[in-house]
Amino acid sequence: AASSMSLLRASRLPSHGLDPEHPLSQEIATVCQQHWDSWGASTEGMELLESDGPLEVYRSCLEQEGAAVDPILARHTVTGVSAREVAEMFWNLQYRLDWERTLDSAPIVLDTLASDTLLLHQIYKRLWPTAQRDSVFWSHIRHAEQRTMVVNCSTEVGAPPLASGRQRMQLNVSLICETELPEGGRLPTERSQLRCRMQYSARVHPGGWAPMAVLRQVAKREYPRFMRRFSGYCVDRVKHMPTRA
Ligand code: 18C
Repeated sequence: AASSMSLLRASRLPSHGLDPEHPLSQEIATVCQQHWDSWGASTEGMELLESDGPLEVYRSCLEQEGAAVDPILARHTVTGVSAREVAEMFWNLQYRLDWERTLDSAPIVLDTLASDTLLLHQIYKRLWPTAQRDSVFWSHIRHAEQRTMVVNCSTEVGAPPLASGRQRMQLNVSLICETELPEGGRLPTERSQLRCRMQYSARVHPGGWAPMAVLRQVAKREYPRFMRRFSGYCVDRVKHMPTRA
């Protein structure tokens, strides 16, 4: 298993559907490759925020110009869903408001860059006593073998001006999912036999003043909550559907 893992880790991502001439093309390729290679990354030295059976949420404290940008790394394993299903429910906007609690309104699609890549504008709930935040990011989904990945990463390309009173967060997030295949390597037809390993990573720069202690407290509460809520949602959403690779 270890050798097949390193093989996968070393593999190049297949090329994606975006026009190579597009101004975001190179950036998307580079950022996605970095996330893809982070599968199985070590959590050594990170603070364990939460551990609950297969769910583990880690954080490292990192400050940039006085702002907390604490990288988060979370792992979870859930039964009853495939990697592809979980990633699809993270990426496809049709599901977003069902599981995402931080938004103030539905995401706005600024542009469809390719069938697997959107440019999005999201406006978040205001966290007292700080200014309301928004973010502009490309969102890309990629599938290779039994692994599927979604990357959400902030960009200035195509971004609308900031509304007054708001501040723009910078985010770099990925969710990588892998379907655990039983002996023989066949996708099980019974959902009870299907397991999905998830690795979520997030780096969010608040983009303006926010008290560090408040951010850290909210992050500590909200990331584990997101992992539970989102994975529970996925399992529930597909439980009566036939399995899909
Ligand atoms: O990855 C997730 N969602 C994706 C799709 O929406 C996408 C978005 C990532 C944004 C994550 C940061 C959201 C912060 C919102 C701030 C205020 C809302 C608080 C409301 C609480 C109910 O990739 C899942 C994201 C899960 C996020 C958990 C919340 C973490 C809070 C972290 C605080 C640090 C952010 C700094 C922002 C400054 C705000 C004052």
